[in-house]
Formats: sequence, structure tokens, C-alpha cells
Amino acid sequence: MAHEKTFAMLKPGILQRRVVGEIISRLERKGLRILALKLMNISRELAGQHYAEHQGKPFYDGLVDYMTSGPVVAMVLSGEHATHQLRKVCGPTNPDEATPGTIRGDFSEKTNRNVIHASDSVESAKREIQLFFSPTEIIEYEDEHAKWIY
Ligand code: FUP
Repeated sequence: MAHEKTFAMLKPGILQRRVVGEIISRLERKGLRILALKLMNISRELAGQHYAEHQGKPFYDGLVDYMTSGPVVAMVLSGEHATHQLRKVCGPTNPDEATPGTIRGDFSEKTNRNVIHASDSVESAKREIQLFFSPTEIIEYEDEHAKWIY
């Protein structure tokens, strides 16, 4: 089985809107397993590293302003094809294209406020996990229920 780790981040505003539990619940219900979870304020430096591929684009400064405007919830998730599964649960970047039933489709209205980040590849997930978590923060544990999911 191709089990892998992936990275998700609930973006600023998520706590104020009091939907953290509801969104995490959707990730769990899909079968994704939480290996690390933390509430944090991110620095402009970390936001810049995370979104390095977008440096120089017209929306970049606004993106960094927004991502540093309030606490986020960062997570490491695992599962079979977890990166692909997580992206599907989130829906497309632009909420206009995200169908109801996806997280972005249900909780967001605009691309620049699309509620959740999800790694776009296994390689990105590795890089992002290392940016946000130290190895000791990622907890490996037995999962007796895996046989009901996979
Ligand atoms: P995604 O991988 O779905 O997060 O999408 P991107 O890496 O393309 O974009 C990262 C973030 O930049 C988005 F979540 C929101 C922001 N963005 C904009 O604000 N405007 C754009 O035109 C594109 C992206």
C-alpha cells in the first residue's frame, strides 16, 4: 500500500469562524490520520518559504499579509495516497470551481481566502512538513482501525 504523509494548513480566520472542528472532522472521516497538529502564528519568513514558488506574482504580497494575519492550524496527515485524497477533499484553488461537498466549495468564496492549504505533490508535502514541524512533533502510533479503511 502506498501510505504517505501529507501537509494541510487551515488558514487565518478559521478559528474566528469556529469551523476548525468541522473541517478536521471531514479529513478524519475521509480516512486521513492525524500525525501532528498545532496552532501557530507564522512569520513572514516562513510564509515566504512556504509560498516561495509564488514570489514575484501579483498576489504574493497580499498572500503573505493574509497568511501572517492570524493563527493557522498546521497538520501532518497520513493515509494511502494521502496527498491526492486531501487535495480532492479540499477541491480546486478557486472556490468558484470547487463543487459543494468539498471544503473550499463549502467554506470559501474567493481564491485569496480559500480556507485550507493542501500540499500539491508528495515532494511538496515532504518540504512543507519539514518547514512546519520538527521530527519529534510527528507522532507515529498503532492504528487498529486501518483494516476498516484500507
Ligand atoms: P493551491 O496549491 O491550491 O494552494 O494553489 P496555489 O499554490 O496556486 O496558490 C497558493 C495560494 O495563493 C492560494 F491558496 C491562494 C493564493 N492565490 C491567490 O491569492 N491568487 C491567485 O491568483 C492564485 C493563488
